[in-house]
Amino acid sequence: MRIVKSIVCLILSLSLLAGGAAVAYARENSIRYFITNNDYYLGDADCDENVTVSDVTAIQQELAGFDLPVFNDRAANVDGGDLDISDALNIQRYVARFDDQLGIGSLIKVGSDEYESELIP
Ligand SMILES: [Ca+2]
Ligand SMILES: [Ca+2]
Repeated sequence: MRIVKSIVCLILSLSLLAGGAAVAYARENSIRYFITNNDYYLGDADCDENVTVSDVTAIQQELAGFDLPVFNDRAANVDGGDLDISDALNIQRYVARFDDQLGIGSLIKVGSDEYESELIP
């Protein structure tokens, strides 16, 4: 089983180089997946390339200990520090079109050479 997980992890890592295929694969197969070193939109916790109320829900579920298939903790943590309910509230304010001074919805470029993924059993 460990070898299978390692192979899947390797495939997902390589898939990141080709785009969002890894995220799609993780969703289709209910594999818990964190993007740890890839470009992302600030606030896009559920990795669908949009910042919506679904990201607020994803953060709330993550904080409640749900086993989400896809979650980007970097994208979710919009105000720094720890991931907490204030991140969800800030995204809610952004979705409601309140003033945003955190850059929510902005594309965050992490780097082009270092792609890394982590598969959580
Ligand atoms: Ca999203
Ligand atoms: Ca935070």
